Formats: sequence, C-alpha cells, structure tokens
Amino acid sequence: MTRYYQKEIETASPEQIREWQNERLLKTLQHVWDNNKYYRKKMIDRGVLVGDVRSVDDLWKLPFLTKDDLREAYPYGLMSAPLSDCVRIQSTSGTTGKRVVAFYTQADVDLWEECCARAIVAAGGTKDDVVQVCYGYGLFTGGPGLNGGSHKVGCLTLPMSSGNTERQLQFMTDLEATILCCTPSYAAYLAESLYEKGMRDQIKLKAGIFGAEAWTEEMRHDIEEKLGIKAYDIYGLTELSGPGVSFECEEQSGMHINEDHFIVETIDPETGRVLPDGERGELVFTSITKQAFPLLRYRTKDIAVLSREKCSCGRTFVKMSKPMGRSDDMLIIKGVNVFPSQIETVLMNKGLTSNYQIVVDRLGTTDSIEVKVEMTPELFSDTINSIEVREREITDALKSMLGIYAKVSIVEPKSIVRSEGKAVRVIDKRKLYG
Ligand code: DLL
Repeated sequence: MTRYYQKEIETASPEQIREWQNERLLKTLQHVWDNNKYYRKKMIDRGVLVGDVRSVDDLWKLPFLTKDDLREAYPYGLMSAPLSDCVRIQSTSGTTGKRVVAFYTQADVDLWEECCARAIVAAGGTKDDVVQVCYGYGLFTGGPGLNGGSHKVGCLTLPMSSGNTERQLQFMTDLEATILCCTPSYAAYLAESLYEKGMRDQIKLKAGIFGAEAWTEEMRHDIEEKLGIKAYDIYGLTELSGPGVSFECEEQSGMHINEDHFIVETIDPETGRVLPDGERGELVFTSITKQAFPLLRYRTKDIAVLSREKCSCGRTFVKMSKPMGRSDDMLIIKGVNVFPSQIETVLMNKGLTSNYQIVVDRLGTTDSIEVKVEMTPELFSDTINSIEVREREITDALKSMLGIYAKVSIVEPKSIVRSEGKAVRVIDKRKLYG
C-alpha cells in the first residue's frame, strides 16, 4: 500500500493543483514586486507590470532569472523579506565564480523540510526507520534538508555528514540504519568498502535516497544489487531551497515535482521558447510559496523531460526524467556533444564500475578525450593482452555511442579518487590554457 507524507496534497486533482498555483503565483508575484527591486526592474525593462499576470497561463510574460542574476545581485539583491525575518542561509559550493547564497525564513525552512519528508516517505520511510544522512552538512543543502525531512517523518536520524567512511560503516551496522541518504557516487564507494571489509551481511539497509549529481540507470542497478536496496532519486538545487524539489516514488520512473510549491516549465535553451510537456528542454522553476528568496522563472541549465502520465503510486504531481546532464556539463569534443552520462552507460554495460574519469585535452587545434576506468577484480587477474582487448572493445562501444574516438585506459584498482560528495567526473585541461 502506498504511503504519503501529505496525502491530500500529493494526490490532489490537477484542477486543485492549478488552483493552488494560480493563487500562490499571484501572491508571490505581488510580494516580489513590492519587496524586490532587482526583479521589479527586470519586469519593467521587459515591459511587464504586476497586473499583467493573472494566472499560470501568463507566466511566459515574466523575465527569466539566471545564475548570473544571482551573482550580480549577491548577496542581498534578490531577497524579498527583511533580513530580520530570516533564520538561515545555505550556499552552493561556488566552484565556478561567486557563490550563490539563498536565504530562508522559518516558514521557508519548514516547507523545504516537508518536501524532503515527502521524499523519505515515498522511499518507504516511517517513524520506525533509522536514516543515515551522509550528505555534507553546513552550507551545502543536502545534509540539512534530508536531516529536517527525517525529523519531520519521525525517523531516528544519524547526522553523519560526508566523509570518514570507517565511521559511516560502523554506525550503519551498529545502529542498523535502514535508509541511506548520500550522493550516488558515495553510495557506490560505501558499497565497495562494505565488501572489502567483509561487512556486507551486517547491514539492514532497505532504501537509499540519492541525488545532487547525475547518475545513470545502470549505476542505480549496480548500487541496488550491491547493497540489496531500492535506490530512489532526489533532485533539487540551492537556489530553490535544496533537495526535495522533486523525488522518486516506488515506480522509480522519474521524479514527482512538488507542484504545490514550484511551477515547472521546460524551455528551448537557445531561444527561451516554452516547450510542450514530453519535449526535452531546460527546466525552469518558479517558487510560489517562499518568503525570503522566491525566484521567478529560474533557469536551472538542467535538461530533462516532463511527463503527466498517470503514476501507479497515485501521486498527481508532474514527473521529470533524470536530468540528462546540465547544458554546461556538456562537453563539445571535435564539435560533437558528449555527456558524461553516455560514457557511464557504456562502461557499466560493459561490466565495469562507476570508478571512472574523463580527461579532455587539446593538442594544437585537435581535441582529445581519454576515459580512465578502474579494473574490476576479474580483470586484475587477466593478462596484459586481454586487458588490451577489453580496452579496444570499450573504445568501439564508445565510438558507436558518441561517434568519436576516445582513448580508453583501464587503470589499477583504487587509482581514481573516491568521492564523498559530488564526484568529479571530468578534467577538462583545455580550460587551463584559456
Ligand atoms: O545538489 C541539492 C541536493 C542535495 C539535491 C542532495 C539532491 C540531494 P546544488 O549543490 O545547488 O544543490 O546543485 C544543484 O545539482 O542543478 C543539478 O545539476 C544537480 N543535481 C541535483 N540533484 C540531481 C539529481 C544540490 N538527482 C545541481 N540528478 C542541479 C542529477 C542533480 N543532477
């Protein structure tokens, strides 16, 4: 029997959801117009006034917001509530350019945690569960978000944060954790470590809630098999609150977007044109319940497909596919578009692990791509000759997936650095030369 955290909301009729969205959009828009000079100016520059938007159907009239806007308005420019009403900030890792800082009132924190609670219940969580949260705590939203959601469901919460794998495994077995929350790459690393230490039989896990980075279906199957669990995807971004913008249910065929809090659109990333559901495009979100930091028409750069097909779990919220990579993660190699996830699919279908790294370089004017992937224990005992044969096989499979030649190097076990948070899959040396 399907369980829900907030059944009336999660299974509301499409008409009811639309009614909430219309009402909340107008309220949020007025709030932003009254309190946020930056966005008001953007609207005026586009020739739109607050009264021009009367329902969700008019959303297209509003200007987009991008990460560049957030950087330009850093730190307070996009706030819509006085600082004295805020109780929290969270921030992105800021690897590229200035950090993005998001603000929360207590009500914003509560709504965010409720979204995470929905995800935990959808993954089978109840108050009898022990939830091990090994997303980073602190400025990153993963730890605090799932921690708060787990409290709301009433689970016993282990606030582990990331890293210290020995201690993770000790608590996982001693305290009999049943639900694991971390990045998929860290889940794969924990699974690997459990096998190495001969502790695989001592765990009581039944489910994992994994997100914050792109991962393929092949990687899901691998983790599910190794840990003997069901692995659920969860999506979100700091700018919109954090994890829990959308989450997977037992059908595991896409993530339900919490449409009572967010309106989603997909657009053509080149032209900005709104696309019909079912067409692959960039996700754009409008938050309609937040007080401190509501973003209208925020462009995520994440590429996905929306589906309104009926879901067997009874939830009526629209579903998004796994993001197929960010438009800015896409590598252009010799003019060909390459997503790291395509490479992951090939490697895993060929029986290799998710311990891989992609190195892109440029010699003169020619791009090159090398895929380093670790040996599996079976390969370790093979001869050099048979390893070369395997490398050629993978090169051929990559050629037919990507249409270009990629050098494949099967490297020693453990030579690729394990990730405790978001994995670094690509080293693009071309950027080093400007
Ligand atoms: O990664 C929030 C989060 C924490 C989500 C824990 C899920 C679990 P940021 O650090 O701001 O926030 O990064 C947001 O990460 O735009 C996507 O590109 C990517 N991302 C997040 N979840 C997924 C996912 C958190 N399930 C950026 N699949 C987003 C693929 C994801 N990519």
